[in-house]
Parts: sequence; structure tokens; C-alpha cells
Amino acid sequence: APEALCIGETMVMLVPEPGEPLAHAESVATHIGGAESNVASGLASLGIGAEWFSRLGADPLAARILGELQARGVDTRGVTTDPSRPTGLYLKDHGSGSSRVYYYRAGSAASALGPADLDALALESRRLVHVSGITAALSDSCDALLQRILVERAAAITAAVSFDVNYRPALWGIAEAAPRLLELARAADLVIVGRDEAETLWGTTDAASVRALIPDAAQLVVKDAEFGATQFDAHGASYVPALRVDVVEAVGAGDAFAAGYLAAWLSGTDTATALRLGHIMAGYTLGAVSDIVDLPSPELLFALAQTPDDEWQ
Ligand code: KDG
Repeated sequence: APEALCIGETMVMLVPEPGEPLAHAESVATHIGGAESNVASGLASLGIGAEWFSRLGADPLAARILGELQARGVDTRGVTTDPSRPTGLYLKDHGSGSSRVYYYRAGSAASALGPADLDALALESRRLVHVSGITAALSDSCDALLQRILVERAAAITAAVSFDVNYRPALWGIAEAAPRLLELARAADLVIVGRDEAETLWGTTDAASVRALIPDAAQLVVKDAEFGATQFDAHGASYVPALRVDVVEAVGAGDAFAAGYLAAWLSGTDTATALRLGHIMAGYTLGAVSDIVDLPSPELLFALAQTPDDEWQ
């Protein structure tokens, strides 16, 4: 089985041309989006064996999702079909500067994922299992699946479990999300969270205060938007500034960052290289409307990431 397994819902996304609000758009482009499959796709682009697991409806959206992920090198062997439920869908609306998402995913095939799916995941043969806080908000059974993986470490998991907090306000309120996402983050080996996101959820103001809240994670990465990212591990803290890029559309950049960081870590690079590869991957995604973008070769991306900060820009 592929060394990295990413679990979570993927939807088809409809998005108008840049600058066109949905309210007036004559046509929309179709893309696919799902935080965990975005990570799987990024990992595959970087030469890591990556599998995405989820459930889809028996509909053309499912075919679209599978076709695109497979074309990008993601292994989808375990994905199951539920003919009684649809594949999820979402719309992305461009505002001035930022964009908003509108979900059509309640009752989707993926929302019925749960602990019963664990047996099919060959968890014992993975190096990395990646999940995100989105799944906790989708349904009770999805939340129970995260509980089994992260908190109870379903019997066979020897892999590192990484958790991107990924708070989605359109799915649940802060009062419910904050304690649950903290509990899940504290159970993970490797945690990725935005500084702003942590502030919204937990009232922390800087990276060090996030570390104080999640002190035991073997690796904690706190991303500070366009400024940079700080990683904490047993050796202390490392900070690497972000790249200066023109932002077309930001959704998906966090997943691209996660893929870069995780791929570098799986490849055994040092921390600064891993953070830089995260920034590079995020930079490519920031320049496009879609979550998943075409990328140069893994060799070039890794070589770029090994360039020290003072030789950049
Ligand atoms: O991180 C990007 C995701 O938010 C997007 O692809 C859609 O998975 C998605 C979600 O649930 O918001």
C-alpha cells in the first residue's frame, strides 16, 4: 500500500472566472476540491506514494473526482461508492480580495464514512496517515472515525498521524469546534494550524502560545499567512519566512503547504527545507483559482527548497 494515506471528503467545485461574482457569472469552471485529497495530490506531485480514501456517490461528479486524482498520480484503490447518497458539491464565490465557499454536502456519500471503514485501510503498512478537522464536522460517524484514528489509535496504526486543524466556519460554530479540534490536535503526532485560525478558535496570539496549548505533538507547524511558518519539535522552534507571491486565490494553499512539509519530512530533509517546500507548494497554489495545480518536477521542487533563505527573492 502507498506509504501515505489521506482520508476525507472530496467534492466537485464550481467557480466563475476570476473577478466574476457568482451572482452575475454566466459560466463556471469545474474543479475538484477536498483538503485531504489536495494533500494527497501534492504528495504525489512530489514523488511520494499517496493514497486518498473516501466515499463517493454513483454519479458523474464521482467520476470527475476519481479521474482527476488518478491522473495526478493519487492511488484511489480503496474508495467506495454509495449509490444511495450523492457526491458533495461546493461553489466558490470571488469577493473583492477574498473568496467564500458555499457547500452542498449535507448527507453526502462521504458524510457516512465511519469506524466501520477502518478495517479496509491497511493502516499497519503506512508511514503517514493524514486527516483534518473538516472530517470532525461532517457527521457523528465521521467524527467517530477521527476519534478511532487519532485518539484511540485504531489497533494497527504505527504510522505518524498528521492533523491539519482546518476549521471551516461554514460547517460548525466556534463553541463546538474549539474544544473538539484542540482535543484532536493534542492526540496527533504532527499538527498543522494557521496562526489566525488558532486565534479564532483558542484565543492564542502567537506561535509560542499555540505551542503552549499543544505541547506534546512531536511536530507542530504554525503558519502565519503571508509572513512565514514556525515549526516546533523536541529541538525547539524554527521559523522560515514565506515567499512573496501575487495571490490569485488562496483556498487550497494550506493543503499545498501541508503536502510540501509532509513530503519533505517523509524524505528526511531538515526542518528549514520542509518549511520552504511547504511555502513553495503554497506559492504555486496561490497563483491559481483551483486547489490543485500543475507543478514542475519533484527534483526541481526539492532543489528549490534546499536553497537557503538569503538566496531567495
Ligand atoms: O482546503 C481547501 C478545502 O477547504 C477545499 O478544497 C474544500 O475540502 C474542502 C472543504 O471541506 O472546505
